[in-house]
Amino acid sequence: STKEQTYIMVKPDGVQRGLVGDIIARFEKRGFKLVALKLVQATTEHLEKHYADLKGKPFFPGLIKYMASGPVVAMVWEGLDAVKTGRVMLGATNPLASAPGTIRGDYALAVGRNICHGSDAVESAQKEIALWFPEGLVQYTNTLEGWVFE
Ligand code: YYY
Ligand code: MG
Repeated sequence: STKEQTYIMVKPDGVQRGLVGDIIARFEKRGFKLVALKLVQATTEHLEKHYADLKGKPFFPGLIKYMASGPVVAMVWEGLDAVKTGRVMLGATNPLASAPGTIRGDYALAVGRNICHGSDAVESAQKEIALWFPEGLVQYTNTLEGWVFE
């Protein structure tokens, strides 16, 4: 649907490397609508909830430590097929398998430093949005919508 929402997060390495503006610009230019945005220093407890499905994986402790190593930029983007399209824009989990032109394919090399998160399904997007934005999203009209969608 054109109102589908996805949770996109610039990870600590993306923030430190000055890639926040580029990542936001890609979603803006594609035609997605920004409905929530904040810079957050996440706690390990919060990150363990975000990555709860991966608890038990050998890389889990390192992943949580990396994600807590600096602030992240938490965002919600809305638009046609936002979850799947967001994943395509991100590239593969392993940046070495990501095509040039994707965020990870353009800026990353290591799976453990892949600079950006994107929800993998509509259900997980809804869970992640509720976890990161318990205060709710921002309601407003984007007057360009008619030029982006039929
Ligand atoms: O959704 P995505 O971020 O592409 O991958 P997930 O399978 O959800 O894993 C989350 C996160 O964990 C991934 O972005 C990097 C890290 N990770 C890792 O460090 N080593 C792996 N073998 C797999 C994932
Ligand atoms: Mg994932």
